[in-house]
Amino acid sequence: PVPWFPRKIADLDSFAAKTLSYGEELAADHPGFTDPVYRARREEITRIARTYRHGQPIPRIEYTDSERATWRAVYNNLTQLYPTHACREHRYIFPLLEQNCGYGPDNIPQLEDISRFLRDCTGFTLRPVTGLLSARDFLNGLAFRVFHSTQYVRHHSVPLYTPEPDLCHELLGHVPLFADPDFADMSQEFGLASLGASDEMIELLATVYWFTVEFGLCKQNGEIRAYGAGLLSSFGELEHSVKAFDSHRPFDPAVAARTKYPITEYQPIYFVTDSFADAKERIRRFAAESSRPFSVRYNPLTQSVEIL
Ligand code: H2B
Ligand code: FE
Repeated sequence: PVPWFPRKIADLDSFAAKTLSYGEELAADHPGFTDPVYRARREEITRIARTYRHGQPIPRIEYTDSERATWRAVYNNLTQLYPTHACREHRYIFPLLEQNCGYGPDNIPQLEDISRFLRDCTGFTLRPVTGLLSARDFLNGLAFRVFHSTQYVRHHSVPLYTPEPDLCHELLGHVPLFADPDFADMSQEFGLASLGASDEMIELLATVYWFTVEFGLCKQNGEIRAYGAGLLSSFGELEHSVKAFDSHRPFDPAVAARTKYPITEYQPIYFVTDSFADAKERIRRFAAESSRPFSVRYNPLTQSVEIL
């Protein structure tokens, strides 16, 4: 039997009820776990995501001084490294986010402004989410060019570390690349391949996603640069990854899909791609070998999926 999957963009509304709340997997080492003020604030912010419905503007959040200080620390650290470590697409788009979406050390940008900007660039939009989604739900969203984004800020005690996605990771790591057409297409390819896929296939796709969208490197003008959001939002690993030559492998989805990876340490292996257009083709061919008994096509006019 084919697992249920969303057919139209509004079907993504059903994911909110299935989100894992924070701490469930990471409770023990979560820096904010024993801080009641932080937990209450998380509750306040995640209420927005729980009640959000497709088509609504994403509610704005007035961030606190503490949250803004954390953002500033992360922002100032990472932006120093981008000129020498980030891929061309990230470097091209970042100033546009400063001009159009309020990116800057002293302001935490709002998801609604970013979502509108991305829609104009590539048709991608953001949806607020309370915390981790299952790999299946998260990937399914990408089929509709929807990226689920958290809206809370990591705990202030360790500004350069977070065990889970937070706003700094989403906005500095993920968002810039979704404004690039080839990267947007590559991301949607994961999504389309995940619709109604077997659990085994979801596992393989999630692993390839990890080695590309989260920890991918690329070769540009003879230099290794980062495009993975996990790298672009981590001061330490961003520097480490591009010069860890012994850990670099040419990107091949079939190899990446079967490579084990740690979650809270630096990656022992990084896959290097030539271009997003090439990576997209490879992912498409990899996905086509799966045994799904149907194929799908996205209709951007109706924002729905057609079954072929
Ligand atoms: N959920 C959320 N909220 N953000 C993510 O970045 C995310 C997720 N990543 N669920 C997914 C899982 C990813 O690790 C893969 C597809 O499993
Ligand atoms: Fe991420």
